[in-house]
Amino acid sequence: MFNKQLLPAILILCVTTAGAQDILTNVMGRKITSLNGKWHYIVDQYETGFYDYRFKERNPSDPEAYWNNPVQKDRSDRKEHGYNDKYSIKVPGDWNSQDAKFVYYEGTLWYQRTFDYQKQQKDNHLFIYFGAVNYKADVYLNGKKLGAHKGGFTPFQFEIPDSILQPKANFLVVKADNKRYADEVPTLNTDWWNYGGITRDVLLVEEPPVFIKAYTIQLHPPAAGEAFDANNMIIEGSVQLSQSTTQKVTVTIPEIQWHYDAVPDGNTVHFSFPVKNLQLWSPEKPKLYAVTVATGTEQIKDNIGFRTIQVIGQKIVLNGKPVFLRGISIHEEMAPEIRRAVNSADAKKLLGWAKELHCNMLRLAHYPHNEYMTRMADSLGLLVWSEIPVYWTIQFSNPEVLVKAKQQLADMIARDKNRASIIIWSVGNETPLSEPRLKFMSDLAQTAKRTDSTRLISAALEVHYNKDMNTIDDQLGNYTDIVAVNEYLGWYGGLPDNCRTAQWKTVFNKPLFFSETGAGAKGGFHADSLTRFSEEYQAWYFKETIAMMKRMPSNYTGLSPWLLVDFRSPRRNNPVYQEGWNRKGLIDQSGKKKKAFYVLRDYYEAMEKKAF
Ligand code: GCB
Repeated sequence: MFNKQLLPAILILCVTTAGAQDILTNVMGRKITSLNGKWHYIVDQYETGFYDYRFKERNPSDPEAYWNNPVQKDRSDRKEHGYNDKYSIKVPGDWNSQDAKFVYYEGTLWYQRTFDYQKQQKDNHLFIYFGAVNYKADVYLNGKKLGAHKGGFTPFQFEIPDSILQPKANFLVVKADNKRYADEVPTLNTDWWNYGGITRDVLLVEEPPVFIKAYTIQLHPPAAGEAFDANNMIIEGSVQLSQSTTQKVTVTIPEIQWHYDAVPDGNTVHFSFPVKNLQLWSPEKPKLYAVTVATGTEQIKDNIGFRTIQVIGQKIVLNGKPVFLRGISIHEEMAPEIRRAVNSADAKKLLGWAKELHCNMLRLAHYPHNEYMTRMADSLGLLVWSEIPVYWTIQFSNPEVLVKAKQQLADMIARDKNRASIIIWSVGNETPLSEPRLKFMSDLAQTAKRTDSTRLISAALEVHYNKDMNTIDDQLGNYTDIVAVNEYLGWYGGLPDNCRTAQWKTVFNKPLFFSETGAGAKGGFHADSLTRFSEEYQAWYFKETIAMMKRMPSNYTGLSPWLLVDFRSPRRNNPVYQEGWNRKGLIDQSGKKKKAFYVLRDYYEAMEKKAF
């Protein structure tokens, strides 16, 4: 029988990802053609290119729709839009950083470029892939709509049908709209700047008639509570094809002579095979193996690390050994350029700073970062907490919002499930206590666990502050593997010496992690340590916080202070010290390290030497 209750959820799923298909695993390892570079743009605050003067969506063939190529037939022909080199913008990249007139812009920008493309084989599939567009993207090719997608930090792709593709001068248009809405994820209110545009790579991906859609390759995780056994390691996973076939699927790891092949039963193969002499991935030795996944007509190369992660009692256990997380939180923003991070060089710079701090862990806040970041974390040996932007006051009672959050969760996991560095999926940050919120958040936590049982699930929980005892009893902690909280004693509550008397307790027998702690300082502003926004105040804050951390209960397993680099935030309007910046970075917006950087570095260096 048709279930009417399901209807809103189904409809919303269609709007959120209309035309989009399951994400292709490891897009960079495929046959790709970059569409990055200079594109044309039109700023369209009133969405004139989308709606007519009665505010109705324009007909597909309307010559005034901005997805259509405005060719002036003769000199008397009226054309009120057009694309021109004078209005060019870099892709990938947020628009806000590319021209002073965009610094505060939120709304619609139309992007346009042309490309030539001839498929190598007639019956191959061709996809257009976007690393991310913030927030809503409507994509058109040669006047035809390929699809729409919502969600500013996850990839999506559309297939380009033969009926639309031309060998020359394909007219590609993307409407990118980053307006904020109460019922989106994130919602209206965040403590970061809402950078708009095509912020990540755009690629054409050509695939054979039967192609590899997705694959998972990992070390078989120990059963709950069971110790990891290095003498009994199994590599397992699956390869999912676009359709059933008689072609053989092979997975090989030449360095250890590991080879698997099988003809799929249906469109998926599952494998599980013992392995010997495997060097495990760890922060100390981030060993990655060259892995090839192939069919008779396709070969995809990847670099994959193998490790296990578990919670045993109160400890986080990596490859059978307890690990203390020396973390740092990071926004996907670059200093000194003040823009979204977009490539491998950006990732190297940000993660290089984390290495200088002696970190072994990153909290990639508060949304999934680009794939260069997680791949760089794999190569540099940094454990990762990756998160969806379920932040603060999401509409917890709205089932459509839950569908959107779940979509982003699924996409985050689908893109990065083969990254050894990622040990934690976080389902949200500082969400205010209520019944609907607990229902919403526990559903997300359970969904994350069901989707990927090999990693730990977390969220930044709420704390009950009290001068005698700060208690972590947020019931969401029943659903997470780690009890994580953000704490700001000495910044939002009194002065840093408040830390001296603070006591902490959790009602959960689980690892306790401080997913944030921090204080604001304007780089280069020096005063005594009681002066707010001075580097000295921030350094004092970190000294007191670290002393407090050393007195934590035995389930204390690490921290990821807030944060590596200052970032733009419209909520931070002290006209002398902030000017639109959240100043809690250990590095300022010009890339200069503040005093507190060295305080944290010394703590981490000492913890690194100490056996945990
Ligand atoms: C928090 C939030 C983070 C903010 C930070 C702050 O607890 O999770 O997004 O930026 O505090 O600076 O207040």
